[in-house]
Formats: sequence, C-alpha cells, structure tokens
Amino acid sequence: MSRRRGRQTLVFSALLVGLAALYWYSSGKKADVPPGINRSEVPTRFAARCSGRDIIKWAVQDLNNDGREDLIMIYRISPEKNMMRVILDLEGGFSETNEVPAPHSNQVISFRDIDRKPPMEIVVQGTRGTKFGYAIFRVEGTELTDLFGEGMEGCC
Ligand SMILES: [Ca+2]
Repeated sequence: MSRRRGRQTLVFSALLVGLAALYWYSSGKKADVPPGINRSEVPTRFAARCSGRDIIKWAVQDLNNDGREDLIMIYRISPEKNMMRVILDLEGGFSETNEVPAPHSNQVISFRDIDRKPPMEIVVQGTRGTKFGYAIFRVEGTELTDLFGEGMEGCC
C-alpha cells in the first residue's frame, strides 16, 4: 500500500468512526436520557450541590442578573416524577430555590428575555406520552416563580 493510500484509508476510517460516534450521540439524544448520565459534566463548582440527584438535564445561565452563572437542573425523584430547581452561585456561597414539577420526558431548557428586563426568563418544555407542555419561570430572590404555562399538569 502506498503512503498516500495509507493516509487516505486512515482519514476514511477516522471519518467512519466520527460518523458512528455522531450517530450514537444523536440517537442517544432522542431517547430518554438515563438518570445520572449528565452529572459528571455539571460544572465543578455546582457538583457537590448536585450529588445524590439523578440529573436528567441541566443548563448554566445567570438567572438573577448578578453577573455569576447559576445552574438549573431537572432531576428524577421517582420513575414517574421529575422536579427542577435552580442553584444560585451567590457571592457568599450557594443558595437553592424551591423545587417545581418538571416534564417527564424530552425536556428542553432554554432562556429568553421575554419581558426585556433582567433577569433572563427560563422556558422549560417537555412531554409525557403524547402530551406536551411548557412553562416560563423566573428567579425572584431565591424563589423559582412560575409565570406562565400550558399543559404542564399533563406532562409533569
Ligand atoms: Ca447569577
């Protein structure tokens, strides 16, 4: 085998491995993520606060407009029930908000400045079976407040 051909084969193999990994990753994303799988990726400073919880989904964003990133997480408390809360990274330490019910499957956390005033609002959506729901939350002090939602009873 020529050197050039060897290199081509190597590039081709690497490409195949990459595609396989991508396929595995995207197919895994579609399915319900097994509990706890994301925990190790949670930023280190939040890790201790998350221990013991089966985290399904999390995201980092400044949620109280103090310039420090906070963590929002959806976690499983039983096979049928998920909850979520925010861990605020405050100057003097961490503070946890109250917990609120979270969607059962296909959870998506996103952030929107809905009222054009800080802090950023949190949009959470998801499903349970064929039922879809979403809700908008905001952190007020150390309270996670439900501003608006639709279909959350059916999907939480
Ligand atoms: Ca913050």
